[in-house]
Amino acid sequence: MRFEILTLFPGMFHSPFQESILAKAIEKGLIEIRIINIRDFATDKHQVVDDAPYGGGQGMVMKVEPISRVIEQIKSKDPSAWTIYLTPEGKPLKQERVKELSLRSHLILLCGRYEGVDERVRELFVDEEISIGDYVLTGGELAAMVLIDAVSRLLPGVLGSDRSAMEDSFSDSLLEYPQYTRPANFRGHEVPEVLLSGNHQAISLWRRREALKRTWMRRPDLLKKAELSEEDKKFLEEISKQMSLNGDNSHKR
Ligand code: 6GU
Repeated sequence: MRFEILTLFPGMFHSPFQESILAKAIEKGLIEIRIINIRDFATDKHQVVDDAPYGGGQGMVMKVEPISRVIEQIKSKDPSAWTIYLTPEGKPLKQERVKELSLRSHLILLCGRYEGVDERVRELFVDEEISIGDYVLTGGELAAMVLIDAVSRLLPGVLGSDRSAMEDSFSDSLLEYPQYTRPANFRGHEVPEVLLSGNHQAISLWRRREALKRTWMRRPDLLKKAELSEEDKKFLEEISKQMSLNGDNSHKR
């Protein structure tokens, strides 16, 4: 998978891809990341990349010409490259879309800054607009990193072979069960006994139920999409009854 990042702040990308899993993925040639400074594609003497908005108003708008040059250059070599504009106005990113994007071979990630890009960039050069959530960042750079991270970990060979991405939260629409490691007792807080029992069937059942409970309490919206067995549904009904008996409506734990 090839990622090309179009940004006015290339320095922001210097370290995130030099650590841990993504660094190894680059080393193995599983992903390739090119950081492109849009300013390098401004042809005027002062390399201007932004300008005041027509009609007046606050802030600056990213100019169409430099961006058009970069994208056209990339696309002339690979017409299959898919261009994503990172903006809070985009469609909120979900794991489902991450999976679909991981099937592509070449993504162009355009990072918005200031008041965004000239509308003609969106009309002519952008295939898709993505947001990473309902809050506002100073620019699309961090969102591009999030997208690259989420997509990369789904590519074959990026996570260790013992570690399937398919087992994670959201791939089956449930949150993860609690994890523990040594010591068995920390300041009187003990690891659940079942995990020390060696009874794998009992451990699996406990984990499934903890995942269901946690999802029910924190993200009940996810349960609508989850694949639930009859046993799962019965267990959730039990929790729901218990909680209403206790008058417990805390969705914190
Ligand atoms: Cl993609 N960009 C900015 N500036 N803010 C965001 C975002 C993107 N996604 C959520 N907030």
